[in-house]
Amino acid sequence: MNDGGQRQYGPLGRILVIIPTYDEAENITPIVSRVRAAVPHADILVADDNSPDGTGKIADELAAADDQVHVLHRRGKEGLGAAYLAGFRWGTEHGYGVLVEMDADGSHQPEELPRLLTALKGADLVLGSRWVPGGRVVNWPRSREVISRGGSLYSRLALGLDVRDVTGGYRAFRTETLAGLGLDEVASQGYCFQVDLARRSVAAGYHVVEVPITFVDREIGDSKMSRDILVEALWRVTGWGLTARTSKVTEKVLGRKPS
Ligand SMILES: Nc1nc2c(ncn2[C@@H]2O[C@H](COP(=O)(O)OP(=O)(O)OP(=O)(O)O)[C@@H](O)[C@H]2O)c(=O)[nH]1
Ligand SMILES: [Mg+2]
Repeated sequence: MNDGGQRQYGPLGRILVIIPTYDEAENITPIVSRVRAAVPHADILVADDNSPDGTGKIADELAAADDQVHVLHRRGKEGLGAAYLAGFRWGTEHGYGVLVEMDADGSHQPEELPRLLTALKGADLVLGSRWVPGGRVVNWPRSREVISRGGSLYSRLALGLDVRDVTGGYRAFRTETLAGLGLDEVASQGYCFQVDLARRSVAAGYHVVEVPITFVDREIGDSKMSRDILVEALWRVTGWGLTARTSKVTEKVLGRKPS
């Protein structure tokens, strides 16, 4: 992780919390009201993939009653990564200085967001982290913890990243940080979207800070975690790791970066 050196950071600017949703009808109202209560000056963007259970319609009702709540309706289920990219674009176009990623299911507690935002005052990107001292998971089945810890460890080793929780999805970006990540080339959809953004941030030399969080397993609604998402993460991370290594070896042999 880059230590940020003596860099001076500007003020954070307006904050947008992006919440991607697919079939979160029972979760969307509580999470929106918790965010509004925890960080009253932040706006919210619900990025809904035309959820069959009507989440988008509920979000519209919340937006109609509160001008700090917005909804981005997307055509259909295209994955978490695509929903976030669309949300980042929307937030950038609307002039927000900070873009926050947060799940709808209550796993990422809005009450912890002020701590992430405080850390962002001296960083380019803040990761809510389950795997640093003080971080923890509540009610997670052992199998999920093993997959998550294993995924983070594998990604760290394959990509040489000094980040403990590489797959976590509770994050706060300065909008200008995102602008430097080459988001147009990001094709990752599921979990590896988070790994992809973390590795791009480190490669760009950004100051990345991990803040401990308490991750609470979802109580209501169905998980969108699937075998396909895990397989995608495994092959993409392995591919990135091999490419990075090959280019390092080529650099050594040629004495310069491969063209
Ligand atoms: N817009 C959109 N949101 C999605 C999609 N897939 C998942 N999400 C949302 O992304 C967030 C994370 O998904 P989850 O299903 O909670 O994934 P998870 O946290 O790994 O798994 P569980 O907590 O076990 O359910 C939730 O808010 C989902 O509704 C998608 O294809 N499109
Ligand atoms: Mg979840």
